[in-house]
Amino acid sequence: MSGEPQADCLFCRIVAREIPATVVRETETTLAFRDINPQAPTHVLVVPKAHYPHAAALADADPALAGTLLAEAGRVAEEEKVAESAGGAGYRLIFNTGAGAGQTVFHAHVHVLGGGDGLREKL
Ligand code: DGP
Repeated sequence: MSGEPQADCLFCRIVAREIPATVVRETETTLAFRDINPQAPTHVLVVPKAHYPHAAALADADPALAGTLLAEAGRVAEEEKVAESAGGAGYRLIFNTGAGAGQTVFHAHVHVLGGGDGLREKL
């Protein structure tokens, strides 16, 4: 069923605390944790606790939760001090959608990237 945990999903297992992660924020419906292979000084992933294969499917099934995910990404950026309003230089939010675009974990997530030079090398 839509949103149900998947036994073979890495991020469902992180949400269930079956696999350890460095959690930086948590709400009833979302979890934010540090990327295991950071591409910038701040690289945090924000995921819905419910399982959707990518962000577009999440937004289609539960627009309110998609909005919460974005708001949480902003709060992470504030807390990590990469947001301009927190004294940082700004940050990027990235949703890789589909294997051909670089998605490797098929549980919706947004990358929060900030704190480094060269974050605008592409796009
Ligand atoms: P994507 O390529 O957009 O599907 O991003 C998946 C990200 O997940 C990638 O940047 C690396 C990260 N990742 C993969 N395995 C783990 C893990 O076990 N723990 C954590 N914290 N991050 C992981």
